[in-house]
Amino acid sequence: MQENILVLGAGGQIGTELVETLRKKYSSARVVASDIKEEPAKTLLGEPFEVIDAMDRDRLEEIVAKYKITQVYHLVAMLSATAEKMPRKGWDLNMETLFHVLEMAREGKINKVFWPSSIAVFGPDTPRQNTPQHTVMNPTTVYGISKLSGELWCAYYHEKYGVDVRSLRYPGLISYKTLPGGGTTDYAVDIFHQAKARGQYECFLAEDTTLPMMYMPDAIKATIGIMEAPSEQVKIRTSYNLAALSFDPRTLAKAIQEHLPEFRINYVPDYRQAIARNWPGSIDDSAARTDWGWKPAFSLKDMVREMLANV
Ligand code: AKB
Repeated sequence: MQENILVLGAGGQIGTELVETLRKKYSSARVVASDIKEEPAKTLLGEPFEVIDAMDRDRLEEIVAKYKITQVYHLVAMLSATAEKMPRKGWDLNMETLFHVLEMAREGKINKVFWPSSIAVFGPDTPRQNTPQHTVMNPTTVYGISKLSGELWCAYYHEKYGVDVRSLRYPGLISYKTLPGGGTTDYAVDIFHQAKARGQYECFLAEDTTLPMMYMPDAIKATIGIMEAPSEQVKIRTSYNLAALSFDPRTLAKAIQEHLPEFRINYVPDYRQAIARNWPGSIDDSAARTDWGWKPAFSLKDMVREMLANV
């Protein structure tokens, strides 16, 4: 069957690289990029491009019908740090847009859905090291609550209505093509830009705050990997743990200093420290490895070398 793909929130950090990869894999005409704003996403991504506010179900239906869309990658979200500042708006955006897509799949208007979850689904009661797939969750942020609720709704739509929805719990994602927006793990991208531009960085997390992270090409590989896996291999329909790297700001700064010996970092933790403190330090992703063959490729050294060469 010929797939026609719609990427919602395509102008964001994951979307820009996902659209590029999907267009290389399928033909460009079959991958429709969309974002709430026309620019800069349209210039960055090219055609086909449509402006979609994912809160607007009618507009979504119109574009799905126009391009005979079969798969939707739903990448619209308010991330952890921003959602703490506007909790109700964050909840509404994260949940309402998911329901639109799940309902369209239930009604048979699309066949397959990708929806991103996050390490934010875990909380202070969760084991911090090698966090298991199935464990105590109890998230404390609005973003984490919305992601955990979303995971449960995905599993519900799968069980009850046979909706083919697939999901990954992304760690912090590191990329040079587009900046992240409003997350707690954003420091791990900002640091490269500041290291190159100014030779120094003021970090909003404490030096020993270890968090799970991943270089974007691995995240894109995992995303397309789970979407292309045979349905019976996708055994977990809440969301899969996914891991590659784990480091703290001090370790990342040292890795950057190997290339830029003059680079200096200082630490001024802000409200995001309280969010990070409740998240895992490392993740057990053995279920993803066993069920559909996930394996990351990039080490910390590889990632740092590529980031410094490209930011
Ligand atoms: C954030 O920091 O909010 C995100 C995430 C871990 O989901 N990068």
